[in-house]
Amino acid sequence: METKRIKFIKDGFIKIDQLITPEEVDSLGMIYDELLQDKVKTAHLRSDLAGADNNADKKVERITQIMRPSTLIPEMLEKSSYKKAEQWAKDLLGNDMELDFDMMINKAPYTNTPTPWHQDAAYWIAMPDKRSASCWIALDEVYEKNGCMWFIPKTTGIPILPHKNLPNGGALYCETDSSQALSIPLNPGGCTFHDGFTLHFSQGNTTETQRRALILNFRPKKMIEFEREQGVDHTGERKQRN
Ligand SMILES: O=C(O)CCC(=O)C(=O)O
Repeated sequence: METKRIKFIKDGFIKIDQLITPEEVDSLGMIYDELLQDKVKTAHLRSDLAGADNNADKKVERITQIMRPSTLIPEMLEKSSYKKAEQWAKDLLGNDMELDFDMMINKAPYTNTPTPWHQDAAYWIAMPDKRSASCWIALDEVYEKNGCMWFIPKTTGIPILPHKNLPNGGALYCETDSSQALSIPLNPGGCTFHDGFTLHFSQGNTTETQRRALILNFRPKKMIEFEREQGVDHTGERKQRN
């Protein structure tokens, strides 16, 4: 554990070969598929990180993001994945770490759309306490060709680089030198943890199956309160902040 903590602080990410059992992968997978298919129930939490397709006849989602799935299926919060990931977050960054939000990101078969290089902190409001850990749990085997995560090990405390939006409400992205980037393949049930300032990316899915990831984000309890006071609840709905 201590080795992982030191590595997380130094590189900005770590890999855990098996966070959860195959049984839990199956049970989360069933919930995941149900939500992916239910476009009505998830409409207010759902978007395509590739950007909306202007062609109304062509409604294939390429990178489906569903924010806060546990607000629709509260039993998710009781799963051992949530409990184990929270314990890891506490071990990595301190006992005041709590779940801020969960999200699903799926890359549909043959959609070949990368998630561009970015830092998660670019999505968030500025917070006095910048500790955060995102646990990216693979529900399928992930590798370069279906969109496993890539990270650039951080050498010093890097600031937030300038980010732009992909057109039509798509993901944020930034320019970076990715020559030192490492890909992290995982078996189902494996995960990575990354810090909010760590640069990351994934290639498009060029395979015939889905690439399902469940992501749990942890930050200090006081910072979650700070966000909520400012109307930030990660539901994806735009709120007037000032
Ligand atoms: O799943 C992906 O392709 C990207 C995930 C991501 O950017 C994140 O978890 O912060």
